[in-house]
Amino acid sequence: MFKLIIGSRNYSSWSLRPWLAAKQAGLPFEEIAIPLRQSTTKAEILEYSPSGKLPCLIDGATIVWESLSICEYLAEKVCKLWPFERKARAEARSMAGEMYSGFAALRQGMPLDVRASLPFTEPSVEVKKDVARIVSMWEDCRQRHSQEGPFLFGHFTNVDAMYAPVVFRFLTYHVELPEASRQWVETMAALPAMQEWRQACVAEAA
Ligand SMILES: N[C@@H](CCC(=O)N[C@@H](CS)C(=O)NCC(=O)O)C(=O)O
Repeated sequence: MFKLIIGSRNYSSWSLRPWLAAKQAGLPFEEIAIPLRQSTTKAEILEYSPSGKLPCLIDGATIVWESLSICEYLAEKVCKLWPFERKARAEARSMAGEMYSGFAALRQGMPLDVRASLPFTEPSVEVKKDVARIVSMWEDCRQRHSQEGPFLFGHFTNVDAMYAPVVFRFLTYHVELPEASRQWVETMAALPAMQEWRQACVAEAA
């Protein structure tokens, strides 16, 4: 069984992604949570993760850091974590990469705070642009893959995992969405694993 080391659930969007992918793939793992923003945080993380950042996966002698690399590693164990068809898989990887490397305004303007409810009255132009781009991709996915299942590419894949923190962000900041995106957000929020994560956020001290 591998170990997944994660940060405080309420704030660690990067941790949620591979954690959710592993849960949805049905892969058993041992979870170690390190509270962020403490004087001991960095030293504790460095006991596991060579980059000094979380998440980090340890599978015997194999150490994998960086959330997207961990999602890729999980997909090597369970191939259903990417779409089966090559074109869809390429698009899914592009969307995952865009989330991984982009949307800085959204990350800064709408920081993850799962247990909070903070209706957003005046998003900046940059945040609005990020929201619009994300929603346009979700709408396109749902339009093309709704016959195959309720997730972005039909069945649950790493793309759903990569955008899972955006689900929590949109709920925290009460972002209004078009119908297909709203349905996908509802599907994601209703997943037992997402509910487990949310409940753990509420129970978390910091
Ligand atoms: N690009 C990294 C980002 C990881 C990251 O920034 N993790 C934060 C928690 S969400 C962290 O470890 N912060 C602790 C620190 O910087 O001391 C990934 O995708 O895994």
